[in-house]
Amino acid sequence: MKKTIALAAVTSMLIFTACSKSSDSSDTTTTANATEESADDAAASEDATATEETDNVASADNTVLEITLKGGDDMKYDQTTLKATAGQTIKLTLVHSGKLPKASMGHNFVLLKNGVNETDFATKALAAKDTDYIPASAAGDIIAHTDLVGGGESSTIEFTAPARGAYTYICTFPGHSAMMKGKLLVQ
Ligand SMILES: [Cu+2]
Repeated sequence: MKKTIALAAVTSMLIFTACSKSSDSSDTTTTANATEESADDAAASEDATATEETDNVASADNTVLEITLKGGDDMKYDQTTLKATAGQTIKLTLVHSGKLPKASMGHNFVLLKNGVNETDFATKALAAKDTDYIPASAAGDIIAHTDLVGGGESSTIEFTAPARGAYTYICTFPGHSAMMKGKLLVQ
């Protein structure tokens, strides 16, 4: 029993020493947590809950969501469901994990606005070979898109997650959208 108390005392001393020696962010976090706990003890649970909710919202808005989506020579995306929070910055990298060139097995990621018919859009894209199958006439249908990439290449884009909902993404290389499509679920 005495040993335990002694150990606890030593530990406290160590923590105290560490805190007083440096003022980096991890120590600040520790202090903040301790304060929240004492608030809980003082039966100020409502206030504590409110604080936590505010913190969650703030962190969701500030966090950049990094997504790596792969497409291979098998004409498939490795993920057909992606998730994000409305308003969040999404940094998406499309990686062509295959070996075939862009001309025969090109891939892109095109995120469509709600209500856009993906088949109609893909048909317009067919005629847009000169612009890597991104049809200028339907630019208003697109939330974001990557470049068209071939085997071993990648393309990174940043965009803001749209309002809550389910959004379709496709590859607009001719014949690919039937196989290469998925949903971005925004909450
Ligand atoms: Cu493709």
